Amino acid sequence: KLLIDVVTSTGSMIVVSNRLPFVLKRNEEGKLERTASAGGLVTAVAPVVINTNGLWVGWPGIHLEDPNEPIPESRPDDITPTAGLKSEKVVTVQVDPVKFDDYYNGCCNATFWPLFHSMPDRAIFRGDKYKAYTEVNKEFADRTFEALKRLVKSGEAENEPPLIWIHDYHLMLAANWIRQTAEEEEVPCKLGFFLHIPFPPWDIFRLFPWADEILQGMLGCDMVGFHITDYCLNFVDCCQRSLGCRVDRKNLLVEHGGRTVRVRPLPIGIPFDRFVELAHTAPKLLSTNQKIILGVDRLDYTKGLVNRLKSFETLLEKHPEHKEKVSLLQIAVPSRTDVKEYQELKEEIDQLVGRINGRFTTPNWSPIRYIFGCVSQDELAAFYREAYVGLVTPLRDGMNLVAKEFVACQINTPPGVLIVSPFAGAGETMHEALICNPYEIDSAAEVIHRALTMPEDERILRMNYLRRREKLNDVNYWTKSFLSAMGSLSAQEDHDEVG
Ligand code: GDG
Repeated sequence: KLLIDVVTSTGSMIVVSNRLPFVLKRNEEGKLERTASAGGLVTAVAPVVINTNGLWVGWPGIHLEDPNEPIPESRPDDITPTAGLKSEKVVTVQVDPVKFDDYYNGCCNATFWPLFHSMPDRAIFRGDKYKAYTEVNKEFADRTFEALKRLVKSGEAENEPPLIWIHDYHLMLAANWIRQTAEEEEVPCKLGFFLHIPFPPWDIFRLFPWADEILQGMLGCDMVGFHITDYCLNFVDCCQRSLGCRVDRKNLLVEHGGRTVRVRPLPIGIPFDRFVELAHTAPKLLSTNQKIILGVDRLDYTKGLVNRLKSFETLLEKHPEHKEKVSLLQIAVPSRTDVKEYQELKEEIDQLVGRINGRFTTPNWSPIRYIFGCVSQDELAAFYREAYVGLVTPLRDGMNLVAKEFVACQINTPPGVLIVSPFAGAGETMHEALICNPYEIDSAAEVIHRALTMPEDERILRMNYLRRREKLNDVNYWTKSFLSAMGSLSAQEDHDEVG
């Protein structure tokens, strides 16, 4: 059933995210062109925005000298779900480039990213960067409120109050400002927030000097969603200990400003059927008799690449029977390449790959194949399908979609084996995966050995359960769960998640 068929009582949806679901670029003639983003989130959320006559508020990926320059419509050959998002339904947020850099690189990526991944030593705490963060959040809030008012006044909104869905750590302050202005001007709306990264324990969170403001910002919502219950409990705990709120841990409720805010675990899913289809149609890519262990990650210190490479080295040392029979294929997608810390990490990985390959390579075999770059969706699906082991071992990760995409693409019998870190949201929910602590190099090597030698019937059993859960709890189900948590879904369409 299409998602939109079951959304019977949703008002118009206004999505607010740092980036719009497409990027604007100038072509050679200086004209703006739009290139759609193809992620699962955009695919699931865009149809709801379009079908509820809603709006999308975000940064278009380019600084426009003239903020009123018209946004182009999608190209005629664009078949992505955002193609139906007309330019009049898009609200671009424009900020001075220096301020935007302070907000995005200086605060979001240099402070919240490491802190929320429980790596406080990597986080910087600077008042000037946080000031930019607050100003940009205010700009997003103002633009969203204007859009809300326009929608309600024009009569274009559906009958219910519009539903504003704010995404991620870039915009944790916006909700409260939107709520205050909406209450003052008596414009009805519902507000929901979803955090895509972990929410840390209080002892980590309180290191942030302006921690209370962040909580107050998020508590401007009617409902705050996280991937898993642990992050919900961390948030509830922080509200109680930092702000002194009355909380209900069992029912995940926080009292604040005379309102009760719901906190909900909403584990994100993937477009499962699309990945299955890709796995069926993608041409064969790996011409090898070796068993492939596959890693796919943005090149980020949270993803545990150094530990992973060391575990693989230990595997070859301790279990030499795998030499010439097993290869690690690691795809590392360039990310934040202008940041020194990321450049240093790349250096470290380059050297480690060189050292391990230098140590073990034979005339007929290299243990590690390392791709520093992006591969197409087709290639990715082929790698997922042909891999014997999916190795997903972040040091910390909100959810991790790669683990889910890997199982979706495991269409061959007998299937391969998924290894997941317990420090990823996916490790909490994908119960039949092998669990591997990336910090324990020796035992991680043993888990890889176990995966490589697992009997066929056990592989089949584990993979069947993993695939069944991800198929049922796909990204459409996630969007539906969000609507349900907001009270925007008809009761008969609510159903329980498959555990
Ligand atoms: C954040 C949270 C949470 C990767 N390489 C290629 C490629 N990819 C795609 C994968 C996957 C996505 O990138 C990565 O998603 P992750 O979930 O692993 O990680 P983050 O980017 O850190 O995302 C995370 C997520 O938000 C959603 O809430 O799960 O915890 O950190 O979809 O397929 N795609 C292509 N070529 C590549 O080389 N085409």
